[in-house]
Amino acid sequence: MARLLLTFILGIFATGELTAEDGYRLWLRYDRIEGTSNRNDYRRPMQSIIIATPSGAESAIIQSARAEIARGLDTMLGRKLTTVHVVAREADPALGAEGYALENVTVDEEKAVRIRANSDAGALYGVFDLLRRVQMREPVHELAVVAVPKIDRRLLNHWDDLNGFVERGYAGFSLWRWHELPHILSPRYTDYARALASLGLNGTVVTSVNANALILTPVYLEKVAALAEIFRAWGIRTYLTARYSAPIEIGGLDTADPLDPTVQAWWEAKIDEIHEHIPDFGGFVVKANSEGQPGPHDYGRDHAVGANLLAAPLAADGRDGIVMWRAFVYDYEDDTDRVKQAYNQFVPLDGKFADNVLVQIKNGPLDFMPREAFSPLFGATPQTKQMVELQITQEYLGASLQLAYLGTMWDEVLQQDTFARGEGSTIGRITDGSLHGHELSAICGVANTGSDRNWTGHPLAQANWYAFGRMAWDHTLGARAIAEEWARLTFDADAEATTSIVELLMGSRETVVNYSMPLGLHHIMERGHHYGPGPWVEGGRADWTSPYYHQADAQGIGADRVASGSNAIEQYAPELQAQWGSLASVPDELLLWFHHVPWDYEMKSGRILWDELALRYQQGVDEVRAMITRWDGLRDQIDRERWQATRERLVVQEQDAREWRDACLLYFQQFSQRPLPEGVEPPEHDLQHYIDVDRRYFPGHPGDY
Ligand code: GCW
Repeated sequence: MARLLLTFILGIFATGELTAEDGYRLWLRYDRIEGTSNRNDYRRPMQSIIIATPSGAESAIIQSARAEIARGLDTMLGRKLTTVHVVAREADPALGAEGYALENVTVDEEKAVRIRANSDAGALYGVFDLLRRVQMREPVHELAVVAVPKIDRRLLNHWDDLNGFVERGYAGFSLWRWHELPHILSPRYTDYARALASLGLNGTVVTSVNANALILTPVYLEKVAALAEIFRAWGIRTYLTARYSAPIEIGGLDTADPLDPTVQAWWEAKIDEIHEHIPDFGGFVVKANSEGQPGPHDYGRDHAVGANLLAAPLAADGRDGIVMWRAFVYDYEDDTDRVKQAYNQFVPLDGKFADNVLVQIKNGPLDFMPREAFSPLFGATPQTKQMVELQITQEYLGASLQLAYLGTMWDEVLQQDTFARGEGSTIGRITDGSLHGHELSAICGVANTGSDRNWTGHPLAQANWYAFGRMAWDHTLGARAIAEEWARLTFDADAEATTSIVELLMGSRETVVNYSMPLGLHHIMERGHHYGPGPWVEGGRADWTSPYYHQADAQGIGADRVASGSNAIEQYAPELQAQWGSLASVPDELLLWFHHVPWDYEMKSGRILWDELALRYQQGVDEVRAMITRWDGLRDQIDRERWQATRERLVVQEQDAREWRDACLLYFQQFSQRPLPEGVEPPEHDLQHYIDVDRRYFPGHPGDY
């Protein structure tokens, strides 16, 4: 035993790996800067750091800022030398509520870095920015940085159940250990909050939209309060999900009708009670009358009446709580094309929502597919505040087994022009409130975090958490710049290797599109857990089947959403209808989202549709192989643990890509009756083999276990 241990220890020294690279530190690694003169570049200008806020007061957040400076600089610079001074200085309107400025100043002939902000949270974000620059070895002697978030509420949404299960979670169980709270406080809660604050995120919804009323009972509110207190010290406000039928389930009432005075009184008292536990409570996210959740429709009331019930007490007594009312609604008894339903339900309600209500809209009108046309609801209700909901967890993009950097997808979404008020009416500008002049704005991402040591399962999926946070701060930063920043912070690789990692990330989402749902195909995955191909999935409600969406038949394939079909296209601005409505001008990426196209239709490439489709699937597989080759080239640049963990996942991804290709092409071939074009590898098995694959116990699926 002793000998074994010795061999192990010697082994560690031999490889020089003293700390295991398990990914826990995320992008906040703070490794020591090599070389005294390199360290001196930072030591000199940062002998003192001045934090200047209007109050100049010490607070829990300022304590966090101090702790982070010590933790970061002391380690990176090799010794303790920075002193932090907190001073009062008048507010600067240019910095908004949570922005900051970084500048070099000289005080008593000593150099210092000054962080100016109008709030403690702003100062904390400035600290993280400064540390990021040091981590990236960027100069800090000529600082002239002003950064202001474009969106007020920048939130993660956790789809975490109270029993620890994470819906669509692929990185273990929930981070919240409800049975231990409020007495046992995992140090991980602080590290979670640090990670959020380092990105400028300022809120978290700790419970799932498929809500459990129990969270609103005193026993649980005490637990939430314990988390909220930790988060508060990092500028993070806590939010909850509200189960609409809570007045019945935990309140003993016999109705949850929003117009019933006893229901109103119940929510008022409940919201008062929440504030006793969590004075800075952020508000609620509500999934109502969607996928079986209760809601105001149960009482013949509309979404606005439903949302305003909760909004009023959240704004009472000078509170600034908000309601994020989800637009992810569709009804299987309604045979309107599912992608049209949210627009139909919400557009007539424009102007009826209270001031502190935001309608929370998924980027696409269906459900976080690898690619969708954007939700036409964006921009269609100018008097109603709208916010985008993005999905960081990879429900439809390979869970935590496949690499899909979503920064590129979110760029596509946030820069998408809706033409709601002429050119430049992007979803980014709708979400930040500037398009329609709304004061209050919010954005959220469904978290990909869990109890796995590295937080996100796939080591590279940390990039998605990072990208969401950075884009929530500023949706114009760009996916590539963010990927580069993340790669530099996360791996100590040289410039060439960093470029290679960035290239790998940048192409990865399109690769997943190619091997799973190319040319605008969507919703053809396995039932329930949603991992792997399932174009054959039928039975049960129509809008949960695959043929409802791909509509493959002997003539062709694709959802007919122009005038000959559901005419969903009429919900878009005329500019987009003109572009997307015609086969000649619709981009290949959205072809089968809007059109049912004959198998022998001649594509822009000159190939017929069937051949193009088959080659796209093949391209997806080829691209994964190229990713493996690229990763192999990084072997000596990246620590063994993270390199190996990623390598193993890429191998799974290649196999999965082949499965998608073979299963989908064999299935669609039954309709097209055409041979695979040259260049497409023959399938390994027959169709039945793929149909028979049963991954029932794949994580994240709330169904039968
Ligand atoms: O994406 C789908 C998921 C459900 C999820 C739902 C929603 C939380 O399959 O698991 O439920 O959307 O967004 O409400």
